[in-house]
Order: sequence, then structure tokens, then C-alpha cells
Amino acid sequence: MFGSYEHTTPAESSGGPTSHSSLRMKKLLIPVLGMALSLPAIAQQAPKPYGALPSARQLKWHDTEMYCIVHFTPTTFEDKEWGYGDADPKTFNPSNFDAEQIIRSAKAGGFRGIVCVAKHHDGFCLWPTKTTDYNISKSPFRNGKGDMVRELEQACRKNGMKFAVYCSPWDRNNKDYGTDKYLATYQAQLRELYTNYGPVFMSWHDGANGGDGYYGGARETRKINNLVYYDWDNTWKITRELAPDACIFSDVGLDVRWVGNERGFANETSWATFTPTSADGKSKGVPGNANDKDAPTGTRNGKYWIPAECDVSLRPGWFYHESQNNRVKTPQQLLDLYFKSVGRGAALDLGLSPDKRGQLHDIDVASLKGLGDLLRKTFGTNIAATAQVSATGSRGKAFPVKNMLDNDRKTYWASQDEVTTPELTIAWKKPATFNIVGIREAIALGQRIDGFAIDVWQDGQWKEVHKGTSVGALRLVRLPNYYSTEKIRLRITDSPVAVTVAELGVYAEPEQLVAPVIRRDKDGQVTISSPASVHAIRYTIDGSEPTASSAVYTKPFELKHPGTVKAKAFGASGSGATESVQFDIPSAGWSIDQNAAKAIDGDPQTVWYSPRSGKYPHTLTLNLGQSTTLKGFTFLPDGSDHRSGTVYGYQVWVSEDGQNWGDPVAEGRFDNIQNSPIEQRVLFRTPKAGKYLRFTATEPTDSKQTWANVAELGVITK
Ligand code: FUL
Ligand code: CA
Repeated sequence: MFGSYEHTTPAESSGGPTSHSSLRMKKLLIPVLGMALSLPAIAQQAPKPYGALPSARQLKWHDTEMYCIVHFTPTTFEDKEWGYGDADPKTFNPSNFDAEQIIRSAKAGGFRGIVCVAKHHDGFCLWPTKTTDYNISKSPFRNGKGDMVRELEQACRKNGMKFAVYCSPWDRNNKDYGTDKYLATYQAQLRELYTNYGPVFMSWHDGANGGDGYYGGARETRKINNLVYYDWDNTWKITRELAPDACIFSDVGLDVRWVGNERGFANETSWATFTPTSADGKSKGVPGNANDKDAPTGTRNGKYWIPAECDVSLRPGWFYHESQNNRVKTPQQLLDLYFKSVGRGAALDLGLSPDKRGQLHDIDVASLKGLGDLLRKTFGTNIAATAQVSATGSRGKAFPVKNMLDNDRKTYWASQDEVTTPELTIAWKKPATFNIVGIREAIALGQRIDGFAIDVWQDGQWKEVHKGTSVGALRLVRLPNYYSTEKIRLRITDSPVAVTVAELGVYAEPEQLVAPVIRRDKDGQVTISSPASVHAIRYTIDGSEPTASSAVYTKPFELKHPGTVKAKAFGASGSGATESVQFDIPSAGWSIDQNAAKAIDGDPQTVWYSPRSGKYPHTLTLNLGQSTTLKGFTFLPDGSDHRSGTVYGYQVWVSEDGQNWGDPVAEGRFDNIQNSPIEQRVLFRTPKAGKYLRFTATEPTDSKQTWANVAELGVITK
């Protein structure tokens, strides 16, 4: 049910929220006070809807819950995250593109749909569009006769997966970008996609807008006023007209909101209702100009039903980079994201990155399959199904407790109007072992519950084990411990109106063999920890896979040279996924100017900020203590939610004496760093020896933030 992939019945495609409940009761005649009640009278007994309500298209989207987004363009072949728009179409030449391999791998992971990035910021269209020459027909792919959007779409339809499109508003190739002419082109592209590849379940609109690009050879920076440039009101009319079932996704909805980060999770309290505003709070906001501070939580009693989508990539980047093959998220990490996105009433949108062949790498395929297996093992059996479930304050026979266990999100149990804090008890004849509780509200009637608590019967009394807030489409409570008990109680502690519960689940996940966390401090001391209790963590430092006979981690150890630490949990039922971290030389013995010790202390949580009063460029000079041959550098920005002054443009120099620097060894921009503040690894054009490294931040991601932040600066010597 909650995570099982034998799909539950999709929500009604027509009919408002109240018809939902009445529809199912057509034949029911219930005697009340000796009189038989007819259909309209029963319908009246349904609780009144509360607050903003989901549309039929949003209800279908809520059923989808997990889908993937696929990035594959010439940018893949350039090993970049944001193509500049100048890549020769001839470079787009996958040796063995296989749409089915991608779609089937996603399906094995439990995903139910695909968002196809039909055009990314580089402007290259993966379908033979009439709107621009910069498209797949100019590439060698299928001798210029190929259509990748079509191949992905058909593979989806064939495998029972939903299909959606992403067409980037920002286009770094188009010569007209920045003028009205381009808007017509963009709208025509949307029309082509909706008409030729529909029905689509989503239309995905990212907020990255304007900046430098190729623009037909102009190679310049173009700024647009993102409040008005894309004329979203009219542009989205096209979506409504040609793709009426598509949920529009952007920073502000209209149907689904961006969760405000690219880490893949919503806030623990996350409301499906939302009142979006612009960055300055003065208007309702548009993609690229939205106040995303409230996006992770939504707005309690917000004006609209705009649930969150949590987008995150399976790899650090959205595009394939061979150098990130050892940083593919593990099944356990993905399961954790599932709990924090889908389990918080939102959706999980996982980035997939085909390699230069045009297929997912084996590591990615295995990880997806691992997630699917974990989900099936965890949610395959609802222990509540064999329990006796009872409730206080029930609304009557039309809303029986069994409606919570029928695997149907449209049928529900409800309390009487005056009962806003009902209690549900789940009892077994013999003690059951569990660590997960799942609750779904009948969201067609709105998001009603404000708070709940879970009690476990232990030693003859109730013991509270969890307190929560928002529920909505789904709340999964994953307890850190397993409990064996004869009964569990769910107490609704706070609700403005009568409560509805559409589904209730109790589950036990297989032993939590969570991947360990590996850290190294500036002196080279490596610490390995695990968020879950496991029998043992075993590790290696020579790059080999840890096995049952590898060293057991007991205390911190030293690693003063470059090397890869691999660790994994071993428990009673086997071993978990491998965590692998590549370290270079530690920063012991280094010094830095500008009081920037926090930028070289080996701790990603501590961040150096330049004074707010300063302005760009900002420069840090690192003294490595001895001459070292450097192949590149690493840069980690502040990754916290309250970050500001994120560095976009950079230049780097190396010098033996700290006086003579010569030409920069690297310069460029950290693509997509604003939304995804992860470690950047940059190789120099050619290695250079030196005792000093100078890092200059030349440009922020947000020109109003004239300061810079650096969480860690490091070097690549190996
Ligand atoms: C962002 C883009 O800038 C990234 O490149 C990526 O496509 C991500 C899914 O959306 O806005
Ligand atoms: Ca039900």
C-alpha cells in the first residue's frame, strides 16, 4: 500500500471531493433511526471539505509519488552541469542509447513516471523541433532521424510508466533569448511537446534564468526581468489547453511546488497548502523569483493546494560524470530520502544521468534495484491488516474502520463533526514487531490533521513513542527502534474539524544496515560513524571493497596521504551498501589569510564568510607549507538553508613564492551551485607545482549578495 507498487486505484479523474465519497456508496442503504437513508442523505454525512482542496489532476499526481528526471544532452558529452549553448550537435553521439534500459531500471526502483528533460539550459532539443536548428536532427544520433523524446515516451508507455516533460525557459543557445521573439519560440516548443508526446502528467519549469551564454554566437550576458519575461499566466494557459492533465511544477506551482532545495527532502512538518510569494513578498511570485523560504514547510491553511516535489539526483550532479561513479547514492540513502519526501506527503523526483553510451551505469542500475527491493521488503506486508482496529468517535457505518485497511485511498474512516481528537487502536492477538507507522488522510476533503501522537502498549501501560504534525497525502513515521507489542494507539491531538483517515499501515523494515558516515579532520584523523545500531562497520583504505574479513572500525585512525576510505555495515542479515570517500592530502600544516581558518579545517559545517560590507572579487591565499604538485582544487560552499553569498565565478593561481603567480591555472563558473551547493572538483589545465594557491571568487550567484562564503577549500594532488 504505502510503498507497494501494485498500484492502488488512481483517484477519480472527474468529480469534486465530495462526489468522491458518495460515488462509492451508490448501492448502500443504511438504516438510521429505523429509516433507510438514500444516496444524497449519506453523501451529506461525509465531513465537509476543509480549506484548499486538490484538483483531480493533483490527486492523480499524489498517487504517482515517485518519479525520475532524466538529463541527457550534449552537456553529458562535455562533462558539464550547465551547457553554454555552443556545443556542436555532432558531439551528441551516444554509442548505444537504450530508452528501455533507463525506464526499466527506474521501474525496478519503484518509480512510476519519468520527466524527460527535452531541452536543458544549453538549448539543444532532443526532438526534431521546427522551432530551432539546434536539435537532434543535426546530430549523428540515428543518422539525424532520431527522436529521443519519442523513444523515452514510448518506453514509458510500454512499461506502464507515466511521462512528463521539462523544457528549460532559459536557452543559452538561442540568438533571440532576451527578446519577445524568444518567448514565441519557447511557447511553440511547449506546444510541440504537449501535442506530439502527450498525455504528460507534469510540465516541469525550472527557475534558472538569464545569464551568460552563447546566444547565437554573441557570447554575452543577458539579463531578463523574470517577473514578466515569460508571461507565465499566458504561457501556462497553453499547458492547460493542450495538456489538461499535466501538473505544472515550478518554484510557485501552479500545481506542484519546488521544495526549495535539491537535497531531496521536505521539512518534517510539510503542508500541501501553500501561499506562494515573490522574493520581495510583493506579488505571488514566478519561477526564478519566488520566496522559497517557506517552500520546505508549505503554509498551514495556505491559499492553494500546492504540494511539494523533492528533486535530487542519484549522483552529486544532474548529468553523468565518470568522476562521480563512486558517489552514486546507495539504496539505504535513497530509502532515507523516500521517508523524508514521499513519507512527508510530497513526491520524490530522482535525477537519472545516462552515460555517454546513453544508458545508466551498472552502479546506478544496482542502486535503483536495491531501493526497489528495500521498499518491497519494507512495505510488502501491512501488519495492521491482521489486527483488530477500533476507533473513538466514529462517524457511523458509512465510514467504517476497515476503510483504512482496504488499500484504497478513496475510502476512509471519519470521526463525528464534534470529535476532533479521536483515537485509533490497532491490536493483535500476539505481539507484533514494527518500526514504521503510515497514515494517509482522505485529502480530497483537504488537509485536516494538525497533530498526532503514537503510543505503544508496554508493561501494562501506554508509552508515547512519537509526536508529529502534518499528515496529508502520507506521513511515514520511522522509529529509530523496533517495538514488539500487542497494541498501538494513534491519537489525533489537534485538528480544526472532523478527522479522516484513508489508510493506516504498520510495517517492520529489514535490519537497518545504513551506510556509515566517513569524515576526516584537518590532521588526517578519520572517523566512521553510523546513524543506526549495526553489528560492525568494516573498512578498507586501499580502494578495495570491504568484506566480512576487512578490519572492524573501533576508533579513529590516521590517513595522511591521498586515499579512498570505503566502509560498510555488517549485521545479522548481511551487509549494507558501501560508503566511499576519496581524500587528498589533509590540511595539517596549511595556513590561510583573511582569518579564513574555517575554510581549511576539514569540517564542512564550519564556513568562512567575507565581511558583508565587501565587494567582489574576494581572494583567499592558501599556504601549503611546502611546494606540492597540484592537479586541481576542490571547493565546498555553505550548504545550509540560510546560506548567502554563494560563489559562482572563480579564478585560481598557483605560485612557489606567493609573489609571482603567472596565468590562472583554472577559471570558470560553478554550474547550478545556487540550487545544489555540493563539493566542486576542478582539474587544472596542466598540473603545476607551488607552495601557494590563490582562489579568487569573481562573481556571486546573486548579484545583490556582495560577499562570499567558503566552507572548504582543498587541493587535488592524485
Ligand atoms: C535546475 C537546473 O538548473 C539544473 O541544471 C537541473 O536541471 C535541475 C533539475 O533544475 O533548476
Ligand atoms: Ca481506504
